[in-house]
Amino acid sequence: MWKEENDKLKKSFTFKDFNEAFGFMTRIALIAEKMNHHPYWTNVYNQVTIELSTHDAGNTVTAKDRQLAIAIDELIKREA
Ligand code: H2B
Repeated sequence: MWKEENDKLKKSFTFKDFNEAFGFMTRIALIAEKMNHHPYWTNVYNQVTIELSTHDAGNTVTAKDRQLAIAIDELIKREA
């Protein structure tokens, strides 16, 4: 579940290993670039934490963040 707090949408994902985690990030990167909307994220080994906000809108959550969150969840569904 995405959690909305401090003007961000936040979610963490855990994978089997680094390869899976980085592959996920690569797929998100392609979508993000197409949307011209880019995540703040961290990755350690098999864990990816994503925080979505729109800096053009003063670092608040906008429809673009919600769209990207949905697109990310769709990726996960496809991989499941
Ligand atoms: N990503 C995010 N998360 N928020 C933005 O406001 C944003 C972005 N703006 N990616 C875009 C790029 C903007 O800076 C460029 C100039 O289009």
